[in-house]
Amino acid sequence: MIPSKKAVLFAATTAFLSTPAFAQGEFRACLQAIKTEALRQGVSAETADRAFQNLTPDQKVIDLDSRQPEFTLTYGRYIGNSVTPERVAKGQQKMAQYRSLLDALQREYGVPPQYLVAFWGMETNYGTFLGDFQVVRSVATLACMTKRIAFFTNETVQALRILATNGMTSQQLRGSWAGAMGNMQFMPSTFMKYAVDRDGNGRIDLWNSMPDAFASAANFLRGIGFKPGLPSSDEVFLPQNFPLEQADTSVEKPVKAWAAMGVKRAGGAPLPASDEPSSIILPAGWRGPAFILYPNFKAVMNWNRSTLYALAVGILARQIAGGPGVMQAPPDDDQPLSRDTVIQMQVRLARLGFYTDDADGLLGPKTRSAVRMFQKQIGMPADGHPTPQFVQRLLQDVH
Ligand SMILES: [Ca+2]
Repeated sequence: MIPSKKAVLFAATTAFLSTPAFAQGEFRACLQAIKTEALRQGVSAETADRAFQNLTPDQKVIDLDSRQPEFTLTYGRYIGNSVTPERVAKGQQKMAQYRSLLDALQREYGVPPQYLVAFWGMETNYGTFLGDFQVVRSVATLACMTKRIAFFTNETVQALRILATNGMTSQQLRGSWAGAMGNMQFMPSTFMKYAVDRDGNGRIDLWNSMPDAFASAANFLRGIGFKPGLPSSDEVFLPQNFPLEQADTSVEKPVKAWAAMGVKRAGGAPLPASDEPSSIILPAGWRGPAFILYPNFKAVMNWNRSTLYALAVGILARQIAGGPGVMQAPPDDDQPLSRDTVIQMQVRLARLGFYTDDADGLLGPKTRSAVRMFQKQIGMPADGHPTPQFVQRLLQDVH
């Protein structure tokens, strides 16, 4: 591994990019350190040297990496963009097309067809956007020119291992700017750990072979905890007197306990009679839809650590399988908040004694918890969801 002192140095070099000779020298030194680790993991010097020969940092990758989203995502906008009628229809068509393969994978890995197709739809819109960056160059740039040195050093080593074990050149190994590859957007480390050659031609091809891509996704999902049984989530109806502060991922109860409180599936059907641990969330606040999250929701979050992504996978999978869409519409006045606004909120909530973390402009669990405390104080429903009205009230209410 590269010493942590180096990490600081390499992070600092991004400021010196106007002096290419200096940056290039540092980049070569960084590649040399990655090569040492690759050799330790059994990559041949020849493979490493061929991949790193004439390799330069990709400024486009550095630019994309430093881009910060200006606004928070709202549930309504995110789901509206990712679960479109077109994506559902195309998913149903793809599921029919690959039915026998997907059924066989369900028997072997325990992952239902609609989930494999939903991930495919979310990751690359069914193979439409595979990415055309050179993966070795991307992950080496991120390892050497950003602060996530340990993570991307490993991804670079794993990318070299793919070249060696899968008989590919670094020109052929293509992916997103951040190194995610093929139909399911596998990072190099995921590829090395979980990708399988399903069609038996002796090579793993996540770009052109759907048997390889689907089987690899099924193997990955099983590896990160996906189990047959309950889906990842269900939309639910909450009873009138439901204690809103319990709608939080930190509160887990057996499914049966929520049912005993009067929680039903959307449409009125009872919840599954299950003792599995589960949580309730209100991603658009108390006026929007409620969801129960079953254990498979955590497995989906192990694929991508975004709650909205994981909700979208579950909603898309259900509809691809012919099930209903979400019944409760999100409130149409919900607005994305800018990072600056969230920072102002955090500063104000800190002054009120409700928030003790950094004002980082991110709407994390601690900020939502502080929002709940202020909501309680002023007699608003304590759902932890900052509406535009809430923000106005919070920022105006200065004593
Ligand atoms: Ca293959």
